[in-house]
Formats: sequence, C-alpha cells, structure tokens
Amino acid sequence: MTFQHPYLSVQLHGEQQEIAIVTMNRPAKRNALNDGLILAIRDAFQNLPASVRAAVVDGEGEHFCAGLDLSELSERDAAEGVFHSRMWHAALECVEKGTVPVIAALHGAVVGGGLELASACHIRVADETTFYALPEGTRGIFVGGGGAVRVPKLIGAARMTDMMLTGRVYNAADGERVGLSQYLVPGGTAREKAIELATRIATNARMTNFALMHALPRIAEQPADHGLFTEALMASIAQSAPEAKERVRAFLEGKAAKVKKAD
Ligand code: 1HE
Repeated sequence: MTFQHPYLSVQLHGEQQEIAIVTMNRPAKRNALNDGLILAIRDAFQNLPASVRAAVVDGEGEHFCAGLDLSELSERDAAEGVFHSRMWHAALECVEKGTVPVIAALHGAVVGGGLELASACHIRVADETTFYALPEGTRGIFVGGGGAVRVPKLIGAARMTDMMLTGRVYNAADGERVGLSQYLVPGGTAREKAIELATRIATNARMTNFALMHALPRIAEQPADHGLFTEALMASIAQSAPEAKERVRAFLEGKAAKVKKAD
C-alpha cells in the first residue's frame, strides 16, 4: 500500500512494482465520487511511485462507480458548480494526461461520473456484469466531469445524446459493440485481464507509451496537415531513443517476438 485514504487504495504489483492498482473503496455508496474521493484520485495519479509504468483503476464491491455523490450536489450555486466541474476536469486530466497508461477494469454500474472516469482511462476492460448509463439527463443535470468531450470520442455524439435524452442503459456486450469498452471478459475477471494488459504495456518503450498518451489525442484534434507534422516529430523522437534502436536490432537478429496470428 503506497497511499492512505479512507476511500482509495493504491497497491503496487509486479516484479519491479511497475503496476499501480488504484481501487475506489466506498462500496456501501457504490463508489459514488464525493469531493474527497475525486481529489484522492487526482493525488494518487499525481504521486505515482517512480517504478510505475502502467496503472489499473477499479472499484470495490458490486459496482465500478455510481458517479457523482448526489448527496453533495444540493447546496451548490452556479459559480460553485463551475468550479466543482473544473475540479473534476483537473483530476481526470491527471488520469488521462499523467505519466502512465491507465486501464479501467469495469464491472456492475459504470454510470454518470463513473463513465466519465472510465472515459479518461486509455483502455477499458469490462466484465459481463457491466452496464453503462448517463442518468444526468433524467436527474435534471448535465455531465460535468469531461464526459461531453470524452464520451463522444468513444461512441459518437449521437449515441451519447440518446443515452442522456432517453436514459438508455447499455449492457456489457452492447457497450463493447459501440466502443465503450475495448475488451469484454467473463464476470469477475476484469481486474485480472486489466493487470495482464498493464503488465504487457509496462514492457513498452516509455517514449512509445508517452506518444500514445500525449501525442495521439492531440494529433486527433489537429488539422490533418498539422497532425502529420506532429506525427513526424514524435516518430523521430521515439525512434532516436537508444531503447528503440535496441528493440529493432533485437528483431532483426531474430531475438524478439514476431507478430502472431490472432486466436
Ligand atoms: C449514492 C449514489 C450516488 C448510490 N450518490 N449516493 N449517479 C446516479 O444517478 C446513479 C445513482 N445510483 C444508482 O442508480 C444505483 O445506486 C446503482 C445502480 C449505482 C446501484 O444500485 P444498488 O441497488 O446496488 O445500490 P443502492 O441501494 O441504490 O445504493 C446503495 C447506497 O449507495 C444507497 O445509500 P444508503 O445510505 O441508502 O445505503 C444509495 O443512496 C447510495 N448511492 N449511488 C450518492 N450517485 C461530474 S458530474 C457527474 C454527474 C453524475 O455522475 S450524475 C449521475 C449520478
């Protein structure tokens, strides 16, 4: 355990302690994100130990996360609401644009702010019990944790509009079909699969992981000509790292794994 918080734990995993497992631990409230918990997520990602190369986020209990803690919503005026949303933005930015790739291990409810948190991660692994919703629409509010930006990038604005206008709930299989998750695994195995992926990601060259986290999303938002220019710069920086040269040499000398046919 590297991080002390009543509702959040960070455990290190792997031979070199290269995986951080960040677990929301407020199951009695379905891991509802109160201010303390969202700030703890920010602090955890800002202070990952130097050994960490990939992280997993999951939730204790029957559900990944029930979203914003609605019991804290009632007393906020408009200005406080803006600052509260900006606080979420800053916290989830630490997940998305931090130091290491983050994999969300999903089960049960992934709703509202829980889906916003999952969307800030780089890969989502869902087990068969997972379901997704944006109940903000029916609660008379709006997304405020970056969902308006990140969820349409996964599933398109039309599907998000439908989820919020109609309260539509996606099950795990349909969630994978539309792009909410990249992996669908048997019930109870999302964490295990996420750790397996994180372990593999942790062996990548650091500059490649950096490029995927920091260059790729920015290139996606640039005009094509700018994107191609940024890509050329990033490619050149990545390939000039000694680690990249070693990896390519190892392949040419027959010492590195080939790409295998998919199962
Ligand atoms: C909560 C919350 C919460 C549960 N805030 N307390 N999110 C929502 O609108 C989803 C609201 N939650 C639910 O629909 C359900 O709780 C679940 C489908 C997630 C889980 O159902 P279940 O039957 O397993 O649990 P439960 O009995 O509903 O809840 C257990 C306890 O957790 C109960 O408290 P208790 O004191 O009566 O035991 C619930 O009140 C409490 N609880 N969810 C506060 N969300 C940055 S903007 C983001 C905007 C949003 O995220 S809006 C969407 C909010």
